[in-house]
Amino acid sequence: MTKLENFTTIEEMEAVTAKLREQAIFVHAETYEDRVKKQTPHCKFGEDGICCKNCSMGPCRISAKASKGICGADAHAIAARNYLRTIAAGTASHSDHAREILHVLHSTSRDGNYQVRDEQKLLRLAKEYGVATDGRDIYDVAHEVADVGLMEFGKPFGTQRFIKRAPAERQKVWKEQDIEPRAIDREIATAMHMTHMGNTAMPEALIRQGLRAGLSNGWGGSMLGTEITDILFGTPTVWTTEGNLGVLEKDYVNLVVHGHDPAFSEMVVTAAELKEMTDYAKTKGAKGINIVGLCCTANEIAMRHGVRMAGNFLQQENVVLTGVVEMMCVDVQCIFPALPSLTDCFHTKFVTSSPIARIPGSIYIEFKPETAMAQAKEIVKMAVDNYQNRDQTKVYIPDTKQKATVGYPCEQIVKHLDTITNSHVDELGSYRPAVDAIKAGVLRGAVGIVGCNNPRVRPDFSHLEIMKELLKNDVLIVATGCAAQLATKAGLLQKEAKWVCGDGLRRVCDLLDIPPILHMGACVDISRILLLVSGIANDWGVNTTQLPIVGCAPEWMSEKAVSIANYVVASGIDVYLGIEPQIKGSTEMMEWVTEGTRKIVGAGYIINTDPDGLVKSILEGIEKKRDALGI
Ligand code: SF4
Ligand code: MSK
Repeated sequence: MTKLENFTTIEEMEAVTAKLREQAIFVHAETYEDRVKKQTPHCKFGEDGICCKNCSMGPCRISAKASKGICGADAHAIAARNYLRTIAAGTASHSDHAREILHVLHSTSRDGNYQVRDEQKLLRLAKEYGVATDGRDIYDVAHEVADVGLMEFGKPFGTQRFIKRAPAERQKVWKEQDIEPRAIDREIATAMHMTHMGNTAMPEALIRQGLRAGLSNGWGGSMLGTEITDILFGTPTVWTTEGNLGVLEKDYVNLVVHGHDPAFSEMVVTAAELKEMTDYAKTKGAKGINIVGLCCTANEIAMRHGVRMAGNFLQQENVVLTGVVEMMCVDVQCIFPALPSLTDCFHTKFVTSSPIARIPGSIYIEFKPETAMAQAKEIVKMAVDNYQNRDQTKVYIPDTKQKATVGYPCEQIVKHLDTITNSHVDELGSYRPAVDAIKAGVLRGAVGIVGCNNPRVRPDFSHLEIMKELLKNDVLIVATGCAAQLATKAGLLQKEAKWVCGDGLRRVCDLLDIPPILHMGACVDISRILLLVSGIANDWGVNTTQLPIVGCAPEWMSEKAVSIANYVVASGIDVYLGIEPQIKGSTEMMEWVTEGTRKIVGAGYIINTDPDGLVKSILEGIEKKRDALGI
């Protein structure tokens, strides 16, 4: 009955990568593995966070011979300032993505390039914002909601509107601790100001601003990004799709969309699916157009269109190395600047589309809401025209792919829970059946596994080991970002993955007809997890800090991940990290992130670079919370 042979192991994934490395050697291309070798060992000062270049008296670095920088900043001040700058950059990235999406909402019209697809969600948000809706055209409402949302970035007074969605206890903690997030841009600017030469040197103050800036992302920028994307392109629903390199097709025009901003990828997908484009591809000798996603863009379009997913972050070069990609087009974030020199070794066209991510060697088509559809068609046509240039001597498509069931935003989870009891107590439903399952011990708890993959460790290995162990121990997983992509590649997003679960979790999967890992979206959608955990805490009548629910980023790499970790911790949820944050050179900072934040917000980091050790500590942490609740 256990069909483990139907899942893809890390060794099988690595064998494919090794084969593609041969392809790289054949075409004289460099890949990230080559660059990792040249960068190893990494700079110890950078790794420990004790190098400062915040003014031109430096750079200064802390060593046995120099315990202070020229201005007198010590290791703790330097590490803390670097850490806060990382959070500011991560907050800026997610939030600026949200700002772009709000501008798209502002540009919507009935006959324009972008329309409102989820009117109910728009009306709910309008109500929350106090925007009048009675008798108004839906597009007038959309534009006013966009105006109000955009004010969240720069309003001179007040705090983020969405913090009212958090449990009352959390709101109280944030108020008492004076870390309620104000305007998003203000939190980013304050972080940069505090870390300018000659300002804050006290780790505690920098840690507190890190939590606040993180909160402005989680309960501000990211939540806006998710909410407005749903309004524009539809709240995700359940789709069955496929993932891994085997989704590339020999006889089709392969077009890869990569990045994060659905305003771009949605249009390219829509254009690629037009009959006129398919017909055009046929005139060029292809059977059609095969559009696939990469990284978080893959998550966005898989859960709204069922578009297949080529892979996660470290797969971006592998995709090109197959030799069958006519075009890779990108928007923002997590895009290797190495891609143009790699695509140059093939016929692949590499198209950038955003002024935020300009990359030398790319074809730049600046994407604008007013011309979006025409530009998307131009991009698709360019990919089709390139089909005839494919060099058959450089083609290798691995046959690995897995089925995946994706698309579980909170609304879908509640809908599934409603199928077992009539828990639908209000408009948005209830998590009570999930609470009951956790109380009864059928489920021991839940873990949000999120984040990137990272060559600092064996890529994808920690993700997979941790996921399998948690499932075996009846811990439900929700996943986003590249972690969700790994689960896809392994086959753990299919309902059959219940066969790797313990009896309790398997029963839940059968009852609800769900896979044991629920795909909740892109990295910006970790805001959905905040709402999920808040909903569970409210329905249970306990605080988020008491729940046997934690977050885990086994292989995180980006600045966004550090911002996320801060808003998750500030929301009362412990975060288990498999990669050390770059603050090791300061004992005070290590103490602050693991223990100090517990005194402020009741949660903190647990860091362990050994996957076995990390999953063991997650399970222990869950059981400790259960004991404290008396369940
Ligand atoms: Fe050196 Fe201080 Fe300038 Fe940093 S701010 S570079 S520690 S002098
Ligand atoms: S894409 S931030 S590598 S999850 Fe969101 Fe993946 Fe991490 Fe980028």
